[in-house]
Amino acid sequence: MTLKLYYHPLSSFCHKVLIALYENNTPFEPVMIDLGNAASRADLHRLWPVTKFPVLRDDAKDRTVPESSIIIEYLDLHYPGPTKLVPHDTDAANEMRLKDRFYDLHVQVPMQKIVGDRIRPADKRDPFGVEQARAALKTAIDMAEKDLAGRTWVMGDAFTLADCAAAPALFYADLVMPFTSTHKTVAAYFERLKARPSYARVLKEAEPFMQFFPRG
Ligand SMILES: N[C@@H](CCC(=O)N[C@@H](CS)C(=O)NCC(=O)O)C(=O)O
Repeated sequence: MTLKLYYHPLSSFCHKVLIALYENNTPFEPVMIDLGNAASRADLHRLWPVTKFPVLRDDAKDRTVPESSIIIEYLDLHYPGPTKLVPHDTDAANEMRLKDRFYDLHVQVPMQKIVGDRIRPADKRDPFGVEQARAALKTAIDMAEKDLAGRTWVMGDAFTLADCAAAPALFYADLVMPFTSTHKTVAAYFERLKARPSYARVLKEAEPFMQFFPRG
């Protein structure tokens, strides 16, 4: 198989890429990384010394592609399918990239801060940083509530890379700071995401691992 995805089934950024792969039924070999296992960690480190997943390896083109958004752009370019994840129109693509950055940087990053703090040693916790992350996450969800009004997907009628970013960002955001009773528009969009077959499949596959998520 030409494509290999180095990933972990609980990782939100990996979910983002899995959605893109499943949207277009793109064949790939999943390679699960266990960062607690030295050999597995070394496999990822060899490919991308930053040692963060997901990383896509394309043997046919001899390309190693890290970073979830870049991976999805790469798939859209080299392995296109029925769902066009990056709009053809360059202006729409520019707007879509802003929304992708929004869900990564302003939803995922504060969410990761809150979750990451839960698995730190007790004497290394950062309550002030977590408080700041909660405020940032609240601002982002408020913004999404306005932005998603009247839209089926982040960009309107078409499902794009930005929805791949939004789905896991909102899933984990809801676990750390539930929004479904306060933000009805985001909640309805999140329901549509969960009903989308590509994301439903990602969630189903993650289920057995969810017991390891630090619920606080
Ligand atoms: N900007 C990166 C972020 C990747 C990232 O933060 N991955 C997390 C998992 S969701 C990770 O590898 N964490 C392991 C670690 O930091 O040790 C992307 O978009 O792919």
